[in-house]
Amino acid sequence: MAITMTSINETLFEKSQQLIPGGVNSPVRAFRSVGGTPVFFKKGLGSKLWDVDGKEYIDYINSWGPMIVGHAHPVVIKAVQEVAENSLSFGAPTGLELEMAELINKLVPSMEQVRLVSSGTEATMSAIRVARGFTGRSKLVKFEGCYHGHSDALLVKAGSGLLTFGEPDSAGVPAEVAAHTLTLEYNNTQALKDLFSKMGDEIACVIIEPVVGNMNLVVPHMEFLQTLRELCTKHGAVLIFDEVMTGFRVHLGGAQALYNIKPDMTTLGKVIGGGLPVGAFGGRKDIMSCLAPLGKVYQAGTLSGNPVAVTAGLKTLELIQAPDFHAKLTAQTKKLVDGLIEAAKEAGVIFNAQSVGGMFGLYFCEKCPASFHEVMQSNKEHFNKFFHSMLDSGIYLGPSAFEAGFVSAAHSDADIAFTIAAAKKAFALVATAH
Ligand code: HOZ
Repeated sequence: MAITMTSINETLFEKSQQLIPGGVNSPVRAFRSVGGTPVFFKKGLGSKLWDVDGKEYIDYINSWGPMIVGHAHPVVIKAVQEVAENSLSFGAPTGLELEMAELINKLVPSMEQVRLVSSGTEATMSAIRVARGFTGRSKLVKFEGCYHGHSDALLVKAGSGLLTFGEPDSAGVPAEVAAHTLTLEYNNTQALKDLFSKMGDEIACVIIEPVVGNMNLVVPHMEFLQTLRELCTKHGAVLIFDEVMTGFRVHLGGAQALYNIKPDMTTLGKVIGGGLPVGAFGGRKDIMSCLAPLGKVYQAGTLSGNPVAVTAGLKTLELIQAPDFHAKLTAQTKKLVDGLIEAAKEAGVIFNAQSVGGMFGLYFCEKCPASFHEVMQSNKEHFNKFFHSMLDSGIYLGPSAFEAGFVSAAHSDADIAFTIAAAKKAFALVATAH
């Protein structure tokens, strides 16, 4: 009689589903889009992860961006251990927060003043409140497929998990709240001009992922970003760059440095916490002065500026300022992307890929998409086949055709070569599905 062995992973998922909705604490993790059982992890080091059953993976999620120097970097871990000895939280100011604000201001000079929070969601939600308080206007503009966290006003035509499950709008958001959110197509300059000419003076702010990482990777057209900047300035609307993903990852100074466009406000997360929960929002001093206790816009948080989380972020930001850090990260990510394109070509699979800094996108369609509509042209079944074959080979990619991938400084040439060899096998499987 055949004995079926149940893995620790399967047991954990089975039990988790009894107590945690869907067995996960963030929907994309549930593998619903690609099918199968989510992987439960217990250890990470450098570019590698180990699951609860001891299987090794090369990690291309990197906690969705924060682990830019690799998992369990000794410098980060040591600093966190040391600072933890002094207490985990004060709920009062520390010098570490000032150090972080100074560093953010140095690396992202458009952030003249900064406030620290505990997540990207808090950062975007708070930035919008400040923009509305500053302008006295209500309308907020976002772009289809962009994801800015899960606050009510931003769950309209959103990307990431909502796109993964094919429901770009969330239940539970009152129609009256969503009515203030206007959505436009990404990279559609004409639509932008039309909206501003119709109601530019009612728009409080425009929030954008300057490189989108939440509907797979979508790169902006320069003309689109420049027009956006000009229109916001002309109509007195606050331009918010959501750099939660792109901050310190596509360039040391974020996408705003890469494209040389200065937003009025910026939101940050992920890398600035080095893997612990930190977010930040900031920008022009006249706008940020609207915040309590100086102004009438309220925003607060018990764990905001948490000393342990801020220390992990400070050490990570220290490490990424090493000479050539971003040049190397960019080159390594490009090497991966080029190898994958070549492997797909050899297998005769319709595929494309691209990267910006340490972020990459994989598309099972002819050309790299420039909008939500084009992203939807990617063959989801092919992605799913590819994903599972890669997972079997020990390559951990985002479990959805609509998420970007992330490379860290710990990814070696050997890691990239191993990944491309695994991809050859995966593309050969996809080719049989033609
Ligand atoms: N929203 C994240 C990806 N764009 C996923 C977060 C998570 O599951 O950890």
